[in-house]
Amino acid sequence: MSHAWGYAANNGPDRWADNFPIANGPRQSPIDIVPGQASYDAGLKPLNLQYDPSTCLEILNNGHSFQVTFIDDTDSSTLRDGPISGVYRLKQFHFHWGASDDKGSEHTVAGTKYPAELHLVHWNTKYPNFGDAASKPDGLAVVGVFLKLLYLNALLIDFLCFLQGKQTSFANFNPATLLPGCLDYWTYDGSLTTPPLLESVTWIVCKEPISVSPEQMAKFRSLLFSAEGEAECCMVDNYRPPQPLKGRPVRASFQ
Ligand code: SG5
Ligand code: ZN
Repeated sequence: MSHAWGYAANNGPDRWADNFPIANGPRQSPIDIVPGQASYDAGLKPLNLQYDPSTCLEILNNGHSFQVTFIDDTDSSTLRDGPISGVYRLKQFHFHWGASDDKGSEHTVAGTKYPAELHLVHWNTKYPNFGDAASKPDGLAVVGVFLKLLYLNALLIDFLCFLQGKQTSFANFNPATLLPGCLDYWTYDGSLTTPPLLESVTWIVCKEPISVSPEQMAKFRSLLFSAEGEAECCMVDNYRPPQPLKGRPVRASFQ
């Protein structure tokens, strides 16, 4: 049963509760963010992101999925402040995207879906490692950034070339270059958006999207076709739809 879950009809988000009952838990993610119902909290600090490009360890593309991991044995690449206390270390980042422009993001804003969403995953260093932190209520902090179809994003060019196998080295990649200019955010208590769906994530969703061109979105989607003969497990429409809020407050760092 290990990795039987997926995004198809027979193993997709509607079936996850079969093996992971927490799928119906009290603080599941993603959610629909309704800006008018989020409360401005003047006590929320600005995000303090300090990323050291030399900690970028590897970007793996096996043709149908990828991950970008970081060396996390020191406080070199960290997230502080914002809604969290203490020091959280960057573990990895990844994206979710759709097969077409009208879907792909996990969070939605007043029902609006973006074509993709970037997730930067951090873990709380009050725990010994990522694995331990991932099951604690304050164990993880994920920064979510929407991708909006607009103009070509020069900062994504190298990254997409790499994913397509057209570039072999990816030294010194600074994920801060992927963040929007304005770091205003919404925050709420939630979960991982994939099994095991652990309710350990402080979500920090940036209000401002970053830009991506139609051609760049096509490159994300072409990853699906890069592994010949693999009909299953494609990385497209790899998003979970919004889950019930169940009374949780959503706070905004901005008015
Ligand atoms: C994606 O989202 C990531 C997971 C991540 C979950 O499924 O997968 C990829 O990007 C393809 C490898 O990352 C990994 O599995 C890499 C170790 O899972 C985690 O970060 C916890 C194990 C869920 O993360 S999310 O809630 O931010 N979407
Ligand atoms: Zn994710």
